[in-house]
Amino acid sequence: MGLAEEVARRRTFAIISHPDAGKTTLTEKLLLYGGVLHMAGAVKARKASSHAVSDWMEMEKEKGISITSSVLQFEYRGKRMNLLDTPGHADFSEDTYRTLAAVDSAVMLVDVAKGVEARTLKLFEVCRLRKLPVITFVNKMDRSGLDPLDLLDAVGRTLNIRTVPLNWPIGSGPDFVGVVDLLTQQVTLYDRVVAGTTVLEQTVLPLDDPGLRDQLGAARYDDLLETLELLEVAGDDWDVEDFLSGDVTPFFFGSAMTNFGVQPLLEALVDLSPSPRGRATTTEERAPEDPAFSGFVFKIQANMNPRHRDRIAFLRVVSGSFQRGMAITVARSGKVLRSTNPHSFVASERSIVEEASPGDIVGIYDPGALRLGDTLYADVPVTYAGIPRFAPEHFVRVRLNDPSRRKHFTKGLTQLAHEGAIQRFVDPDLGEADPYLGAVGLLQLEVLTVRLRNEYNTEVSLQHTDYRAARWIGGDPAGLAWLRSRRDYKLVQDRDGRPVLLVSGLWPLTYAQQQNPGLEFFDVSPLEVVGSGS
Ligand SMILES: Nc1nc2c(ncn2[C@@H]2O[C@H](COP(=O)(O)OP(=O)(O)OP(=O)(O)O)[C@@H](O)[C@H]2O)c(=O)[nH]1
Ligand SMILES: [Mg+2]
Repeated sequence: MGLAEEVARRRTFAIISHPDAGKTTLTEKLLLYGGVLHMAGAVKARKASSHAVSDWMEMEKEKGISITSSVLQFEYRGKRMNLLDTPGHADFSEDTYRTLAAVDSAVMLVDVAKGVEARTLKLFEVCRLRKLPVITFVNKMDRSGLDPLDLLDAVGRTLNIRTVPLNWPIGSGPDFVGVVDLLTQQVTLYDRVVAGTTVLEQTVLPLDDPGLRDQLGAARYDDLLETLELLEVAGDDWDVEDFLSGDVTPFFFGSAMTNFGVQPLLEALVDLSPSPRGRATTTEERAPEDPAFSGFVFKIQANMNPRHRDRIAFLRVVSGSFQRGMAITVARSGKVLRSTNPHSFVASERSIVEEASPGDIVGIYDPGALRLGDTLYADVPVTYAGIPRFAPEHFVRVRLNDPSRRKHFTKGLTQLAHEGAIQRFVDPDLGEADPYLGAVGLLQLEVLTVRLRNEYNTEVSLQHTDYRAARWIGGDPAGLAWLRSRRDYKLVQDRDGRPVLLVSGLWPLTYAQQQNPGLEFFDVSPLEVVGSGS
């Protein structure tokens, strides 16, 4: 198969939403229908032996929430699907944002009882910025919730996007029995199976099948026809181009838990969602069909597999063909790596890949040479825009409880900072040994403590500080000099040695700017500069 065909048969997408809308559950069910999992372990209903595949980290299993994005690859109808399950919790939003840089479309979950929730709105805005096409899946239809028509309207208004349902639920709550495909006018009715661990028996019949009225009951059938007529008259026409340009989001209804409506969504991902797009470099756009291999690192994760304590960098292939063992150059440092054992993933399970194409996510061992946002290439040099960091809002010092564990402690901290699980700032007066740790959300600090314990066998205590905000500094250099001259301003350095200001409130920022009109503050890190840092 040529490169162009390989590109055309790939689908790389993320599942996003507010916490608890059912992303991980849906992920499992997509794998189940994709033929990968024979028995999907129900999320949170799990007993010790069965937990969701994509929540593989110890703490995720314990808490039943996703903490880090998970990559799952499978084949369906001749297409290569790269699915990324993301954490919904705001404290882990950096991880989710990084993941959105690596995909070409997204499935947005909406809990039928809750409508558009705060995190969903935020994440949708990120998709809009990246011009990602978004498919909406209204989940938990097995529970009573909002009226589907109202929901359609509410999503459209809240997100300021046109909504076009491609299927429609028949009944809701305990009476939810199936969906109508609005393009083909075919009805799919499901058999309810406890916990939904196997592929469901289903009946497919045309909407005008004479038996359907009897099956649904006259009242429900007439109701359905009336609603469909209303949609026909009032709704927008479906045009896939409007979806691809991000102007329309198609709606699907279902229940991930009971498997209802999972297959129609999977079919839509195959039929509608886009194949991999290129990425903008600092000077041009590199197309996926360009034969020269290139890609970027959007995630780094250590200790995924307790048996191999190693560090994996997740690479999104942008152009050309990636071959096992090929020499790849890190654009930032010029270092050349030879990837002898590249992986593909089903969550924490890996298998060796010989070859990967644009859109694929490849895991490569990181000997310590890679950074989040790094561009990798073979033959033709290229640099993609980096991945920004957000200003943390919580700052702690860590104290090691048992000083004899110092080596492991330092290694663990370095590693977790490397992954972007926390940010490390060094006070030039105090040196490396006693850093400030910054987190966007408090749960990150809990993860830090638990991972240091589980993965590095190190007990630490956290000392909270009064700092509440951090800002990268730019603009007139006189501003930085002024800050340096003041004893009441705390300047530290990020991992690239860039100056960062820590403040306990926003007033000191305002004051500093009043005194130095040319001074600029950034709450998102300036993007990586090629050749910067080590
Ligand atoms: N009734 C019902 N419950 C569901 C459905 N889908 C998921 N759930 C439940 O919702 C809860 C959250 O599900 P998850 O799949 O972990 O949600 P998530 O979106 O991955 O959550 P985070 O990763 O923490 O953001 C679990 O208790 C699921 O069993 C559904 O279709 N119907
Ligand atoms: Mg989850």
